[in-house]
Amino acid sequence: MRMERMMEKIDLKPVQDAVFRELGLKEENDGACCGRWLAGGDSISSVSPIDGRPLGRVRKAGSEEYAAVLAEAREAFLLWRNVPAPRRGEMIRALGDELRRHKDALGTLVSLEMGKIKAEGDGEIQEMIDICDFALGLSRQLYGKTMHSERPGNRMYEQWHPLGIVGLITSFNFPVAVWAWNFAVAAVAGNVTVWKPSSKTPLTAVAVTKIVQHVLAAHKFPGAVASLLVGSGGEIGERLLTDRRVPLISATGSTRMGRHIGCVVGERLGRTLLELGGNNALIVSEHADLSLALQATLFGAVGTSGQRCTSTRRLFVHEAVYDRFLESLLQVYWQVRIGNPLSPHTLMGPLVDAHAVSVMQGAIRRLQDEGGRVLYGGEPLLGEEYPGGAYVRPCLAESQNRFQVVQEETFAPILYIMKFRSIDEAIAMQNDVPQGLSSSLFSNRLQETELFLSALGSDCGIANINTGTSGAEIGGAFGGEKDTGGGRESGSDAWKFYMRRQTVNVNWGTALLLAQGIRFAM
Ligand code: UN1
Repeated sequence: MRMERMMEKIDLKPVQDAVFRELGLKEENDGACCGRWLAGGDSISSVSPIDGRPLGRVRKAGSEEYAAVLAEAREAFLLWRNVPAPRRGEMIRALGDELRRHKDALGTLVSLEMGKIKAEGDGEIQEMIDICDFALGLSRQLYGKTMHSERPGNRMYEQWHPLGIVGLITSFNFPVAVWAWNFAVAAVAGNVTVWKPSSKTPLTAVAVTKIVQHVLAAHKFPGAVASLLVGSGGEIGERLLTDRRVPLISATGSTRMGRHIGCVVGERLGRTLLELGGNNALIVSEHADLSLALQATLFGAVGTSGQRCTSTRRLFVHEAVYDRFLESLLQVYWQVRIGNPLSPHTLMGPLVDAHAVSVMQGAIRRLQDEGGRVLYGGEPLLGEEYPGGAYVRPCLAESQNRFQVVQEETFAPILYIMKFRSIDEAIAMQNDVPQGLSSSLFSNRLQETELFLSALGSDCGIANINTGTSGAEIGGAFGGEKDTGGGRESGSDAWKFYMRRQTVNVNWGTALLLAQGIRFAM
């Protein structure tokens, strides 16, 4: 008997009712907020992928709400930029405390609305809490450098100022954490944000906006420091992209979407911070601890049902350990418990919706057409145990790196497996895709691990040794190269992207001395 047959039936209604009550959600919710909530027009129905039933509705912002929110955001910025950064940090600390209080309910709501398992839903809220702690510290560390001037009597230094209104476009797979690691850093830096969440997960966005509104009000700060615009990409998203009052657009999503955003915002010479597709590889050397590599592969490929931008999509295994590793992998895949993400026994919940299932099926067909071979799974799971049409069995497939489908990111649990003979060959294959987000090598051999981390090694924004491709901590700068978009957000010095750098010269001497020793006098 497969383990997935042990799936528990959980009555979602009482769980949903308790979460809605705690988070102040109703059957019908306003989707625009700038301190006050604005009614908006037609609503989006948010459907749970757990059973395909509607959870509630959110009214979409139209052009009137857009105009009101942007005007208030501008006003809020004029005030917020003048609040000392450590005081802005206090507000973020209070936000972190509120998130701690509601962690369980929010984690459950994330599971209900997008389908990731409860442990990962809670993990997502933990990432929000962690970035609040980080941003609180950061609020006292927005350091600028002091330079030694070539001119006597000249003080030269740089300082950092806020940009203004930051537009946040986020995706369904981390429906609230992406907002948090942008908002917390942008806000302590003195910016205000306007958030357009994914239309697949509007309820989590409304719930989190209610929390941040409560915190802002308690501190007597304007609610438009953290505005919300639920709406369609074609309408609200496009308006944000072309709006000159929005100097920075930070967007998470597909490479296709990012290319469009880059062009439109680039046209007006605005700034973009892009977190786009990944096509992350995990390399298992013959010098690897295979048990570690196995655990990391499973979490990377099956975790979040393969719907992280950091998910492990390609697996390169050295020929000497290939058969052994594959056999163990098949065994653990066989035991993956698929089902209701709220059950503590479940390892893999549904995909976000039935459309994602058909995209996955299409990718598997293309793989087979190109000559790939499915070793395990890939099929949709049907029947009354799997209501709603979004459950699949994760797929293992023998592939070639050059296959077109392997070169693309399919947001689903498909793991393409390939054999290699030398570490140079593995690194070359891992880099030979358009994307460059995350990468890992499992090896206990120094020469290999250092090669992987050298300039000759991984070309990705994240390079890991003996730990998997997904599950990055917020303390590091997060993002990737090439088609992944080049953006960096969350930790390290990613805050600099949310600020404008100003180089300052103060002449405290009595003469006007020119740089480069130029004499320019009558
Ligand atoms: C994403 O999938 O969009 O590294 C972000 C991770 C998470 C972030 C994923 N901390 O897997």
